[in-house]
Amino acid sequence: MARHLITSALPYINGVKHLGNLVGSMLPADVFARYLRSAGHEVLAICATDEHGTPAELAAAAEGMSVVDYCDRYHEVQRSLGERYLLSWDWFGRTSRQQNHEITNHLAARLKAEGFMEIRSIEQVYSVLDERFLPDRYVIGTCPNCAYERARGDQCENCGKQLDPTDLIEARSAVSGSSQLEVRESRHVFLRQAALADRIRAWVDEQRDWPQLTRSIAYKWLDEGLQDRCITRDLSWGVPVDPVEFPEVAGKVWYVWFDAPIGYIAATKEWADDDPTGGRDWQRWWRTDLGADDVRYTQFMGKDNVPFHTLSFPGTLLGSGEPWKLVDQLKSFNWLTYYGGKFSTSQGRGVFMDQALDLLPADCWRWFLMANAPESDDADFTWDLVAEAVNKDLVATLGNFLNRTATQITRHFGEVVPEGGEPGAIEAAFVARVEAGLTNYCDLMNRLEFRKATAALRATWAEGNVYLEEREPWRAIKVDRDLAAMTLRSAIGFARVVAVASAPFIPVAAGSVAAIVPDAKLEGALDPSLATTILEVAPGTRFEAPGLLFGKLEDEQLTAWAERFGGEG
Ligand code: B3M
Ligand code: ZN
Repeated sequence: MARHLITSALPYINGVKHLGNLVGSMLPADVFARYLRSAGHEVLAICATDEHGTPAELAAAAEGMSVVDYCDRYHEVQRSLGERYLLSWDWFGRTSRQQNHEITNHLAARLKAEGFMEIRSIEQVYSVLDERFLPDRYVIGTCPNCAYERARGDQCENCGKQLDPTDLIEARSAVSGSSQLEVRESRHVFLRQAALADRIRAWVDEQRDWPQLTRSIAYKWLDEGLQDRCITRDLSWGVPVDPVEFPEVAGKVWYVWFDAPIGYIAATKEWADDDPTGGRDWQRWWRTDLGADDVRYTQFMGKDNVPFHTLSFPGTLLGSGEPWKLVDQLKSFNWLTYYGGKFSTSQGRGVFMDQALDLLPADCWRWFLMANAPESDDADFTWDLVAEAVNKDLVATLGNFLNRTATQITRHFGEVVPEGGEPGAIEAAFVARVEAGLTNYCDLMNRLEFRKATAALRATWAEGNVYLEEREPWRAIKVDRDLAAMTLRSAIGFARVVAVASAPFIPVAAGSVAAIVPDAKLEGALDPSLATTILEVAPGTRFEAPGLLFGKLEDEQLTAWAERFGGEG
């Protein structure tokens, strides 16, 4: 069995993330990690805060804090929010930690030794009014590729092209708006991506099972020709370049997009370093010469991050000349929009991770977001869709089945699993339908098709209600107590199976359902054949009703939320 390494794009440190950020990387990564663990695989799930670059510096300044204090605070904010959303990372690291400094400088030295680093003098944008060099994304202007007027100096949001600030037409400072910009000369390290292009392409050609969205983005940039990239910056906040290896640029820092993906590796080392027994081996996950050859590595990210993960980061690793583990499967997401527009941190538009938990429990958000994940296309957040996910799926389908089952059992049999009766043809057919449903569900999960997987799971939940309607235990109890007992016992068996299958999406509810009649052998056993355990619940064991798992959302509630969050369009 393969071991699974899972990384989620590293959220920028600056502020609380919105639900679009959550569903575009961290949440699906967690759902997949939980799914694989439920199926008995060894999994290492890694995430971290991406702390360098000017966004952090400016956000810190805006809050009147030092950048170090700011990052300390927001790392903790994001870590604890992740915990509240039940994101089951094995480690949530920080790109500002020593491990990342070390590995970033190690890889830089390797790239230099392999001949892929070059010192060049470049002209750089200096803002006279701001009294500083402006990093790429803080120079805005018109995109030379598509003429979009608010293109940033690192990448055009409109056409996706990676840019250098001096490419922009009519450039101005995003810090002050000043167009009093000067171009000053400064020495920098360039990564010779053009010289790496053939190797990167050969590797991309081998990635036959990448999804279409990922492949098309990678080839688009390969076909345009990879440019050499300036990967140092005139900033004080970042990973300092090693002055011995690169004396010409001593005092500068590595570009945030150079060190951030290396943060996946470094965070794994943080995880290993954190174990006082020394029992964790990070290289076993990252070095194919040191045991990582049987690792299957899956990355999750928004589509704007794809060029960095299909081209730049693999280029760094391939160019090092060392046997690093490269990504196998790369799942990228389109945008979640808010009533047709963008979620906007600056305009406070949309719902943010902290606010959302004041409205509904994590399970509801996890289910709603994954059921509406922007997979094949952008997806639009509306409160009606939230209501549908909660009221139809969780309350009327899953919740209703569990309530009916629990009510009948406690009313007629007390707090024990009902005894008596033998399963018949109806049960055999029920088990077969559930098995078919789980087969479909597992296939889709293995293929990372989350939206379709939620549909398959929802259809499987519905089988529980179909079964109850077929057997009508509330009617049977009056004429054939054994039949009612057997039906309700099978219903418990089904609830247990459903709990295992649903846990990746709704871990809290699944946990309470699984606790009704615990069975250790179901742990780590997610597989379609689990359906056969529906008929294996031991009669006479203690049964504890799970209580109300999901509350129905009322219209007034939704209207109030729509007003509060600007959901009118
Ligand atoms: N922080 C961008 C983002 O949050 C960036 C991802 C880094 S992944 C190494 O969209
Ligand atoms: Zn453009």
